[in-house]
Amino acid sequence: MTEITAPKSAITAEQFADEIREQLKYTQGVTVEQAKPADVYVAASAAVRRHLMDSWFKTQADMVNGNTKAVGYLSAEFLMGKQLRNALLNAGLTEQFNAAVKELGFSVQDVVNAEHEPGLGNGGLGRLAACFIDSLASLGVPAFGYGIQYKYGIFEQKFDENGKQIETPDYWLTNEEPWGHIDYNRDQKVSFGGEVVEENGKKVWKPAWSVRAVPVDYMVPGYASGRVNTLRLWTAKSYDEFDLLTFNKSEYLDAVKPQVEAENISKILYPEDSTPQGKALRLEQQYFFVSASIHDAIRVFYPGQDKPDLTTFADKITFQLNDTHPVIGIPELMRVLMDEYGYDWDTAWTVTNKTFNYTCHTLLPEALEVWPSKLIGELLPRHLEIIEKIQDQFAAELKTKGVDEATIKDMAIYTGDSVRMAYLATYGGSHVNGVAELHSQLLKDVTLKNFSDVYPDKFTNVTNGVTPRRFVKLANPRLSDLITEGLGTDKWVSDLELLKGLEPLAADDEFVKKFAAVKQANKVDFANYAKREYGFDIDPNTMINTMVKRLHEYKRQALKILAVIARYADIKSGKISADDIMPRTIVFGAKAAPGYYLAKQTIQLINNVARVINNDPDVKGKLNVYFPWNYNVRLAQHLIPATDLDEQISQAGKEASGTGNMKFALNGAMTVGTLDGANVEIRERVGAENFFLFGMTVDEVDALYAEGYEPKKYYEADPRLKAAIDMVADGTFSNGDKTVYEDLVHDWLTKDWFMTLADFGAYTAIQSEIEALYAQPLEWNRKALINVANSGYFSSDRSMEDYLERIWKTGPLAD
Ligand code: GPW
Repeated sequence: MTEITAPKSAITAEQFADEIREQLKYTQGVTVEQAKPADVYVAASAAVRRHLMDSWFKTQADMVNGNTKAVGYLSAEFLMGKQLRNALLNAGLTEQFNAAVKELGFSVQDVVNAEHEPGLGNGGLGRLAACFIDSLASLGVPAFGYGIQYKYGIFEQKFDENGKQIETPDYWLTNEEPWGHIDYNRDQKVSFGGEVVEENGKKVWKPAWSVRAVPVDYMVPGYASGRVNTLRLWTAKSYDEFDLLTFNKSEYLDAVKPQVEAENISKILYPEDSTPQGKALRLEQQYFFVSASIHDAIRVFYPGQDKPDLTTFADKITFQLNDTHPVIGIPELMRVLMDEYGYDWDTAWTVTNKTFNYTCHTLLPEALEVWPSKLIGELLPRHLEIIEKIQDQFAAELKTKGVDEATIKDMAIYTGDSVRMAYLATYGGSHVNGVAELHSQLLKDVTLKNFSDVYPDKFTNVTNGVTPRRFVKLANPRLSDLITEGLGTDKWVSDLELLKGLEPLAADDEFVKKFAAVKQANKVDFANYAKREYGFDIDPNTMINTMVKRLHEYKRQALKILAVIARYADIKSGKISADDIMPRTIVFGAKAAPGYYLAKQTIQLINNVARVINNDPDVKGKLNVYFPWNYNVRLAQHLIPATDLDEQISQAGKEASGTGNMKFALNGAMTVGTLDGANVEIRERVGAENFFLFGMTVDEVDALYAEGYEPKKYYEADPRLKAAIDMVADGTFSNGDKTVYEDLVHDWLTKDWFMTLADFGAYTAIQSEIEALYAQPLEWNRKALINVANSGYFSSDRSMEDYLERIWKTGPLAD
């Protein structure tokens, strides 16, 4: 007997169809006959939302009236992915929806396809935030996600006829968006600029301009918890809609200028991943959402109180700083407590310090935000004063702890010229965590070493995780059914460690064959999807070998493409016969920051390698490269379940964690990877014999830097590497034009900061191991199944439990 615990609403498909009809008629004003799939999508979404409403109200009431501390997850990015299917799953309405849509005469696929995914994030950091709020709701923990409702999310990526990346704006709000509810009556005023004056011995900030922060609320339904939390994304509006005086002078454009300027704040998501730009507008965005969120939390938790006792604030809510982007919240809460509510410095500091915690997501020094003091002073003069005072207090504290002058200087939050946000966050909050064991260790040993020496107790680790609802249950229904069959229960969806129960089945050939059949069917599905969406002809009988993530030098897409080229060169030169190779389809997905030159060159190269190889009859059916443009959550949900081999090949010590690696392992892909980020823990859990490890370790990387790395030596020493690079240089992939990849090749041979060339030998060597195993499908699938069975740890539910226990010290609401 299989135990089914998935939520199921009591309403029937007929009733749900009626609700859709009603919604179409009375709210949208279209008849069923007139309706397009997009109308049905909006109507069905509104209907699901209505079903969640009572749980939403109850969760909010219990949160405010109860005594469970809430979590405020402050994040500049929430990469949510499509909402409808997820909401249906959690509301227990999936079957009713499928039947109702058919009854109304529509295709389920068409209706679901009408949703445009909100791309309000760049990559891993934003998607992690989305997984975390899903898990908090599923655990029944009261929580707010606080962020920005960007009008334009991450750009839409296209490729031009030369294979270059083109960025076009993501018009995600041009059609009706049924999930976000704009709440004009719970707005907040956010001010900027001006000066600080003294009045009666008190500092008073006289800002120069203000914008209206209006919340747009998204429901975050938990899976089988009966709880619905809130994602509150702020949108910027102007207070002066337009200036009538100017308008009457017929200077129309000038008349709307203040409005345009105010609304600019939430207009666009900065598309840089891990490399902040330091633009004034970006700081405005950060302050905008953080200030609005802090005031919102006071409004929510002290309803109707003019003189709330904010010494209890940290008992009501704990704010998690998702990287440094919201760190201006620390001086902001200080300012609010002192200037708006009259608390003294020490009281304000105690509350602020208890309220905030900081998650660091990087090891790249250039990713740590540093703001010029001048900019902060111009935009937020009072905050700069507070930061200076924090610095004074900090330096004095360090001195009493016996820290020497030079180290105190090294640790400065405020250097005079600039403000180091990671240091402010570390000192200003209670805890600092990294996002994988190795990363947290390196934070303590390297990036934040001085801080860890002085404040060892602040530092902890919480390894990232991913939500099994979206990335297994929704993305991979076939595997989900097989898991449920194997375990005899579907409880794993909310208790992913139960996957461990699949391990004995890896010895059962019949079960392994079923598992292999699931993968094969997913590959066929993906091939069809790729044909429909991209026009690709993918052969589902080849190994699907995937590398999807942002394009960044440290992630080393270059290593992968060079290995592909080397293989191609081997075949072309007759060194190996095409008949002897394991047929592979290599799939890349990656966006590059628009200003990141080498990343964009790499994209162009991959596209042109694909063009040349896919059109070469000598390798036809043996080696194919595809680069579906605009990698996003939707594409991830199709591609991950169809992948045989996943690439996690960053230089050791550079990827903080990775979360794609977890999604692939959970969906039964094997991983080829370095000892970096969460790869280390994945390998530990699934077993070294079930993971393709290669490449230098952190210590070896450091030693090579110390010794003086010369990439040219590796080029000279390895004829296959040399052949591959020479092919790029000689115009094989640029119609004979040697200038196209000149800069890329020059960088590889003279700098190669992330040691792609040094790891090339190890990377290509492991390929024969990979292919030998793939030639034995039963053994490959056995290992892939063992990966699934041992990846339950990488649920974001577990990450949330760790945060609750180690950092937030709170838990679920009582029923
Ligand atoms: F640089 N990450 C990201 F740390 O996606 F801020 N964007 C970013 O701007 C940063 C980190 C930042 C990623 C990490 O690169 C990845 O290793 C990690 O898995 C992910 O954040 C979630 O923690």
